[in-house]
Amino acid sequence: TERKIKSALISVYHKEGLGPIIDGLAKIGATIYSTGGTETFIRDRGVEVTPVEELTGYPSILDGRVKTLHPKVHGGILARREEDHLKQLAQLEIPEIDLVVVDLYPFEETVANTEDEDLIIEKIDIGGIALIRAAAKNYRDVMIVPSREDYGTLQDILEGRAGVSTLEERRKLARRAFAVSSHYDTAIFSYFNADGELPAFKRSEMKANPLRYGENPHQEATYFGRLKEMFTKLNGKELSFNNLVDIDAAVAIMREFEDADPAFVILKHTNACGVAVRPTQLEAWKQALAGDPVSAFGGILITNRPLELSVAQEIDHLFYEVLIAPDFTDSALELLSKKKNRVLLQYHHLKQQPLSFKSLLNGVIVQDTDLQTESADQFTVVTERQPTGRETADLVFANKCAKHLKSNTIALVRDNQLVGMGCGQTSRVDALKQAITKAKNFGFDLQGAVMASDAFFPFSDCVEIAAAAGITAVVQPGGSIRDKDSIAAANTADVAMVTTGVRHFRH
Ligand code: 93A
Repeated sequence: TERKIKSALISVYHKEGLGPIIDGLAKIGATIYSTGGTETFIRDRGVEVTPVEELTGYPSILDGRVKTLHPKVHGGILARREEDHLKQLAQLEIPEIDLVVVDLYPFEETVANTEDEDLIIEKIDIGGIALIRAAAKNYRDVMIVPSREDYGTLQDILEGRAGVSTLEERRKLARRAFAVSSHYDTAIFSYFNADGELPAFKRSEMKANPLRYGENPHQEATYFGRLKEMFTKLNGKELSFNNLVDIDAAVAIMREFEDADPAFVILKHTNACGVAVRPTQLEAWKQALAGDPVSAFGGILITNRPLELSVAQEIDHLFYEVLIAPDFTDSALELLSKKKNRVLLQYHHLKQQPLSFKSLLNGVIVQDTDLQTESADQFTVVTERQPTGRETADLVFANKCAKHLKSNTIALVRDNQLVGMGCGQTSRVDALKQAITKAKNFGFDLQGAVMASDAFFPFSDCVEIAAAAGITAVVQPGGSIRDKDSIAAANTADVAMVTTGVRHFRH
């Protein structure tokens, strides 16, 4: 399992520190192959070197983009030192390469120093990475030195043992090689994924954070992830399992209103019980709270604008668990921080992973996250009456709310305010009745309000009940074999109905 270095391919970007390696290789009489700049460096040092072009019979082409990507190079690295492979090498006149020394194009440094994408792209090393991977794969016979940082290891082997390495040493270097190549590719990925659009679930980065307990005190729980990329905690106690679940739901619904006027959402057990969009943050807060002031107790609050002092003064009266905002004015933060337990989170972005996971039946289900949102131009009017402009805006709003409420759900909206909702019901009629009851309890007149349903109406009953309560417009996915019944009921009551074609179950 010991191998002596008889030949080496050297291709390094930074030449510092290479001198002693070259001298060491010369001393043990190794044949050296090398690329452009590295070859010049070696020759200038007075050591004999074969240009890689001489080995491949090809010039370096495309401004150096293709230098070492050739079977005469990779064959000599990847061949097992066994009869069959060695015979092929001999037939094709490919020399064995026992050592590969690479220092990659400085991709990260280039990204740090320029925004010129042309320059950055040129620093994506292809050939160097291929050399590293090939030599590391064949570590049983070949030694890889994947970066300048590993010169010391090589020097010890050259000077201490005249170039003889053990299998264990080569395997350790192979591990280093894959650390270098995976780090390098991660840096390239991060550059291309600067907007965070693609998930970057990297196990090494998924830090395990033990929680005090799970959904209930007798359940153990751990959070794996990178919460700090999304939030900075400015105040408050340790986040609990239920906090995390609710914060996730808060992010999902606020994403729908992020670019709107000032918005506030109040959630309990992942369901929104107050939602309002208003010209001022203070009004948005008051109208969100008015939607269900009882449920708001102990709730999760989220807004899309830096939290203002006037709003902080109002919120301060309420008992809440978590308050999330893109920022806090100094005075608002100072006031709210006086209550040490209340969690204040500053969010940096509201992006969601495109994949969602759920454990069930001793396994896991993975699905695309429901990131689809319908705008008014995706509505199909199916009734005689068209919704008015105000109704249409409220239908879009209500449809967004319904999407984030547990099925079966009904959301009732009037003037960009959630005025009633029923959710988590086993029948849609129950959800509607709950929504109407809540709305009335909190003093809303439903005349002119609109209704959204997460899924289609199997019967005409919901539309009939809604119309009787004063609702004048309805949005639903459509697609029931009895759509006609609901549409007829709407026409009878002069209710406008639109369908979206998109169901938004949430379980
Ligand atoms: O442009 S490349 O991706 N194409 C190649 O075929 C190739 N082979 C080695 N870059 C390539 N290299 C890289 O060139 C090495 O990783 C090293 O960073 C650099 C050394 O070039 P020179 O010896 O000409 O200074």
